Amino acid sequence: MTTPTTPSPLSLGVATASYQIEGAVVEDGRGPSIWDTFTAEPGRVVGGDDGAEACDSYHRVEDDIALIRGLGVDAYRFSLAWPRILPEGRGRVETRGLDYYERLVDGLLEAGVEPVATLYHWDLPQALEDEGGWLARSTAEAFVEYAGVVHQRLGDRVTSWATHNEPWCAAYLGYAAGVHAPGRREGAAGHRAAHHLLLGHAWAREALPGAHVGIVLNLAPVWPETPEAADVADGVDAIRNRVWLGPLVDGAYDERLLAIAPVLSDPELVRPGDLDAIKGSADWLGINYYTPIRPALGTGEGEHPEQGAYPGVERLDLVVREPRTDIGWEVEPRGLEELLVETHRRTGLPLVITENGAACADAEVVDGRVEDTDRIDYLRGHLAAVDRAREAGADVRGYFVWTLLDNFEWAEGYAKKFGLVHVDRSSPSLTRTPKASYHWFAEQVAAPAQGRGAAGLLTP
Ligand code: IFM
Repeated sequence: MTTPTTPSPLSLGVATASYQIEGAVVEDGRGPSIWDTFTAEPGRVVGGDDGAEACDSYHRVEDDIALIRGLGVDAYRFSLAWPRILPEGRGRVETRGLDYYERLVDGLLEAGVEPVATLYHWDLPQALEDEGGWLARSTAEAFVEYAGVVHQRLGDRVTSWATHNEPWCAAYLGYAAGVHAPGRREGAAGHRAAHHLLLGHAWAREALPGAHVGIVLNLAPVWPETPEAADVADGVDAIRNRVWLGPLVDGAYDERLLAIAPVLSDPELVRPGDLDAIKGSADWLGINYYTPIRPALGTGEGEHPEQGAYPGVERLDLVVREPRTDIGWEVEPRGLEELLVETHRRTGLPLVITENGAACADAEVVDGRVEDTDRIDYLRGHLAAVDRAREAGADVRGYFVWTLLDNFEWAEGYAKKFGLVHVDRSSPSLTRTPKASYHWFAEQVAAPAQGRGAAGLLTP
């Protein structure tokens, strides 16, 4: 039961991810990742874009820390590129990769900003994909080695860690729908990848002693479009939400999920002890929220990019209502409020909104300003939803805007812009211009009414 209590302080921050901003993909010994391979294949990414240069944050880290400091935020969520640190995925350590993240962490701390590190935001070393990627149990084992190497270098300064970002995307967009790297369209393989991602998360926790270890999920409220869609909606909920929460909270995959995904009953995949290891392995839960999901009972042949990402759910079509952002996602802050209250009730864990933001067809820079009022409206509406959820008793500790910079938006390339800061891709200097939303968010951070967290994201 959710009972109204005095909310804990809310840390405010911004989030980014390595492949989307760093560039420098062949520098300082970095090995190739699955996204380097995927983006090189014709037709995979809009405009044939890739992350080879991205925002060149690898070389401009001081400039980007200055932008973060300028926002006055409590925390910055970033991810580390596994192939920068273990170019072959395991074994040999590339210390120049670790040096880069150490510079970032030290710069943040000097700026009074808490570093919140994500270990895996989709840039799997290609060498591991060549051995089966997340379809192989050995990838989860390699992930533990990577976590230990990173923690050894940064664990004295970083206390808030997330293992995976949106493992649903890594598993189901990557191995079932094939619209993300590694681009495999193998239906039920998505479930296999999901189990190995969960195992990697749970095992890696042991390699992060003394840390607050969470996992970041893109959970979503699932609202059937009609009463007839209730059953397909339950299937979507199973694959989008319960495949993670069931093992993490109850140590089990539920009956409906096992019916859709019989591979999750295969003792060769789910071995004795696996579910016990996963149960209770998250100290906190990150939630990335953008939009609700509205399943309809249809032909199962719709055009939605996530159409193939719910293997085993027959006759599913995904409906998107208006209003929508520039990436075609419905704007519905009520979904965030419901998700927070419901996830708090379901898990009892401290929650952090690790991503929320909008892709907008921004106006260009005019006299040094970008007037992205639609992004401000989106963020204002969602922050109000967070306040309502907290008042209703949801234990929400942080809210991170996605994202600091206009960046490489995966299969959408550079066409879709989520940044608080405009990046001029036509200039060799990739000039950064804070948008109106950057200044607006800085004002929210400074507002005394926010109850900002002084002691740290997960320290009450
Ligand atoms: O850009 C992504 C991010 O990498 C993961 N969450 C959703 C964002 C917007 O698509």
